[in-house]
Amino acid sequence: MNKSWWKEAVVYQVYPRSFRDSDGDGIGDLNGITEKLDYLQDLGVDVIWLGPVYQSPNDDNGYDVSDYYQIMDEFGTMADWEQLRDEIHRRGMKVMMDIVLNHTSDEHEWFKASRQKGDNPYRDYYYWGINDDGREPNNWESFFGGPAWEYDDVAEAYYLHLFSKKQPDLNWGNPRVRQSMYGMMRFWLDKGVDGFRLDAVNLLSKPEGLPDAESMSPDKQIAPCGHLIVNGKEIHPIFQEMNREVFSRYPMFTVAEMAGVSAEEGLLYTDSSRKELDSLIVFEHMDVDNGPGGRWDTIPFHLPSFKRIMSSWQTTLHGKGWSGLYLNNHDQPRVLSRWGNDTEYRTESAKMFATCIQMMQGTPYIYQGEEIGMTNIRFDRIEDYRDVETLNFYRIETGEKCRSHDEVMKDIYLKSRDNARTPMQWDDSAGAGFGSETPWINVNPNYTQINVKQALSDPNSILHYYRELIRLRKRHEIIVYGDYTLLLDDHPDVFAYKRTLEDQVLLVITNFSGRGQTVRLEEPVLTQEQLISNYPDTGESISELQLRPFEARVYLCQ
Ligand code: ISL
Repeated sequence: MNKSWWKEAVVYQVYPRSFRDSDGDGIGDLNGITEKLDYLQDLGVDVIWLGPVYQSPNDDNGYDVSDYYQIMDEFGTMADWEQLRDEIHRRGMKVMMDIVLNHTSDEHEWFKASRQKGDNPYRDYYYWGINDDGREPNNWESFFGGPAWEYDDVAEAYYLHLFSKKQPDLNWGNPRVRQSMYGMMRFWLDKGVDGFRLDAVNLLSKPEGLPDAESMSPDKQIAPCGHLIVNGKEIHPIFQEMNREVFSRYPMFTVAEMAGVSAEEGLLYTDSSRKELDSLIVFEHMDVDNGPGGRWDTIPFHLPSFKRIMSSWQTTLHGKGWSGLYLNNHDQPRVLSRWGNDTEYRTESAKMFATCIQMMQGTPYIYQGEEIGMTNIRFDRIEDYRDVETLNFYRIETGEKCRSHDEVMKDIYLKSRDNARTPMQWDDSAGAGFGSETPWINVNPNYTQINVKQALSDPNSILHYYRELIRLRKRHEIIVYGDYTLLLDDHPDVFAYKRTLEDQVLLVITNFSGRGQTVRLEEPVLTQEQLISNYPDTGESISELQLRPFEARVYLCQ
């Protein structure tokens, strides 16, 4: 058993813009995070993942970096960041920085230099091109809608941007780009950072010749291209070099965000003998309600598919690689609104999802507000949304695709990233205790019922349940290191699995439906101790369990 501190840890993700605004300018900031560290320490988390806090024009809320060595003005100063780091460390916690390697902002100095004509050492830092007929070099569609190429008047050519047009893609084939980025990473590690979350990082190696993507429909000029780019030919050599140049020199840990990887590919990235990355945050399980049209094309949640995907990651990585465990982050709608029930069974379903995920093998990630059961948002007017992806989608759907406002808003209510980006709900005072009268994005009006103050005072709250889950993880090694077997494989509504370590068995049974379920588990056990449940204990034997809506139970058996 290969033990590591980061396998035993729980990570809490802070989206700085929406966490806590200490100076009342409408935008969350570093001092606001420092103010709330006692709260995070009491929750029991070990690592704080800070969303990007670097200088940025904020086209994509900091994922468009214009200077990797400076703190964003709205968030504070480098001295504020150093204080936050020290206060995190003083409490025995660790700090993880979000590192954006695939692209910079178009306002970064490199890009400004790259645009210039003539003999230009920075031209090769990005992808530039133009066809003989004056058109884009290929037909790729940006992940945020529209063509992935933008014409630049100064350069008289197009540049590639897989995300927004203010996020030009860096050319990782250029050794000078790679060395500059390694130097930047070492700068933050030398400042005492304990880990990195690497953003969209399996997109770094683009296919040779940048070939066209197969067109989905003849009338469309552009086509989705992600599948041509992810896990490209040079991606493993890049991570091996990054590991040599950066990671191996520090006592740190890495988690890489990667769309479009299977468990088998995930193992190649995280197999410790290959010396690339420690762990991954993947998308396969979050894509189960995406239809053929992609993430805005929502189809019903299908538990058997979800179980199959989770189980393939659990078994493929066991003993060799490692994964992050999550159902919420700043890019995903809130899971209890998405696949659970955010009204009658809000508390039960929130606790059930947390149980199902946190009892698996991997490092759990808690996204701010998840621990109090924050829900999706519904604004009537598109003007109240802020996310560049959502706004692009609305513009294209209501524009060239001629769909009505009401139709498009239905998709936005289900999948917009802004669902998870409304301000953290600290208390029931005006503005939810976020710190400003007019925050950069409106608070969810349900803050009067759903907030940290209320959760702290209610012993049955989701928050207290999260604390207990974290405590169990610290107490029982089987939760971290046990192996995994799926039970009741074909059950359409119940996700049950067991973990095994030496002579112990951990049984996890979760009802994903709003209906009662009866299940029989044929596990030979001598003693069973119920470790946690989101309903009062019934003292039932595990051989026949009557599960209530969204019920979750965990037993330790010998
Ligand atoms: O690559 C994708 C599809 O193949 C996307 O799902 C992609 O992996 C995802 O959108 C990456 O997200 C991260 O990078 C984005 C940023 O907007 C997100 O907030 C961040 O989490 C660009 O930096």
